[in-house]
Amino acid sequence: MTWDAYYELDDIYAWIDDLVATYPTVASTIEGGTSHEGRTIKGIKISHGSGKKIIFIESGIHAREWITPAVTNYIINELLSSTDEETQAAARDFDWYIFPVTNPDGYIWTHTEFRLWRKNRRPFGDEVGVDLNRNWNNNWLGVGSSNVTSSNTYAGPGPFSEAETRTLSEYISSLADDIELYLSMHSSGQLLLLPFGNTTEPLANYYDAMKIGRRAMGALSVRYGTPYTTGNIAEAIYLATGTSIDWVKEALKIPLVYCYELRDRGTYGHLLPADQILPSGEETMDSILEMIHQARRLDYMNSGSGLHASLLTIAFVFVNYVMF
Ligand code: 0X9
Ligand code: ZN
Repeated sequence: MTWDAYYELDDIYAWIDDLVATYPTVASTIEGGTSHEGRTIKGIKISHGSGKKIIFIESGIHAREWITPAVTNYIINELLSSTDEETQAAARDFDWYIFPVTNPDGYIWTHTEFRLWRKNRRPFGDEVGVDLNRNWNNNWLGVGSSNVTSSNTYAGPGPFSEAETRTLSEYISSLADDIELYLSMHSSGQLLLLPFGNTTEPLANYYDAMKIGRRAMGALSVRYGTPYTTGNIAEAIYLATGTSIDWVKEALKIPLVYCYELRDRGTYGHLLPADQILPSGEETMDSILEMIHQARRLDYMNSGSGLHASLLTIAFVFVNYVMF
């Protein structure tokens, strides 16, 4: 793996296997589900010991957004091999579940047949493909999604009708109790989006999520000056329903849930030159570290070490008992 080229699915999957062979005590392969054409949604788990809270990264659900698997691979690499202390601490303090390509059939299609393919590859008559980011069971087929099979935002015949979203959502559900932070990687636009996509109302922990998100985007901009805008999906981009982050937030009640829209802001769009992989990876990693830092300040993700938390509780109860 290098950071100056975009890689095909087989290369990414083989690289994951290599990493697991190189770091057998911390890395393992995970299967998030299966695609329509029967491919495994392969990912990597990075864990320095059991009982940690989970950071989950879902990437490449839109086939043509090539920068997202590339940046996600960079994050994996940093977590395993960085010499930076803060990065090492982040790797140690959480269990990371990371899937660089959650739409493997579509990703292959963009490499072999049509570079700008977005959906999965399930046929419907003469048309092909469901927008996997409109197929999740939250406000399914609401605003910003289509019931027309030829549309690029076709929501599918029903919620979770697609193998990819059905299997992946089951996998995510099985971990839900421990997931503290869920990141969905898209491009482009340089945005950090938070739920929900059907309304601009500040629902759930909107204000906390905005504070944490804005500061993380401040950190992102330090290295190369790349500006990001933070907001809920509806206010920052457009109305969209049936997206993964809305379902993860609403159905699983995950505390912090964000969607990145990575570089750029329209110059190249999905055809972002490969020389922007490394800077995109670096600045995104910067922002994730700051996100963790800011989340902890607002009392999220502090149960990173279960033992640490319970010792603190015991100490607190004891002091209370003695003093009062
Ligand atoms: O339309 C989308 O699915 C996303 N934009 S994109 O240009 N990458 O297609 C925005 C939706 C944001 N919501 C989630 N990612 N959950
Ligand atoms: Zn996308």
